[in-house]
Amino acid sequence: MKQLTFLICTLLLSINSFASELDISEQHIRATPPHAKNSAAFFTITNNTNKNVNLVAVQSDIAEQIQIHTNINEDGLMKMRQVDTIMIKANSSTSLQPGGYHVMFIGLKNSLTEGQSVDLMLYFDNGEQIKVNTPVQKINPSHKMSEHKHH
Ligand SMILES: [Cu+2]
Repeated sequence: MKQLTFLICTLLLSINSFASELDISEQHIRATPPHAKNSAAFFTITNNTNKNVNLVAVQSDIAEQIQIHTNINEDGLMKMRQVDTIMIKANSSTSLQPGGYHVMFIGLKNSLTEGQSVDLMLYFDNGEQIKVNTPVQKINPSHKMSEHKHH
C-alpha cells in the first residue's frame, strides 16, 4: 500500500510538471476598414514559471512586417516605439492593451473583418512557441490608434 501511495504521488507530480508554463488569454486583433495597412493585436501572457520570460517575436502571414510596440508619453503626446522584447515576470502576468504594449502589423495583405480569426505564433526566450488563434474584433480607437505613423 505504501508503494502504491508513492506511485500515485509520483504520477501527480509528473502530471503537474506538464502544466503549461505560459498561458495566453484575452487575445484579439483590431478590425480594420478596407485597404487599411496597419492593425494591432492585444493579449495577456501569464508566466507560471519561477523565471522571468520575454516575448521576443511574433509571426504571422497576414502582414509584411510584425513588430512589438509600446506607447510612450513624449511631451504630452502618445507615441509608439518599437521594443525588442516584452518581459513577463516570474509567476505574474503582462497585458498588451490599447495605449500600452501591442503587436503591430504593418503592411496588411487583407483587411481584417470582425468574425474572422488569425493565427499568431508567439516566440519566447525560454524556447517556447505558442500558436494563438486570435479573433478579429472592433476596438474603439479612443486615442486614434489608426493614425499612428511609422518611420
Ligand atoms: Cu504600434
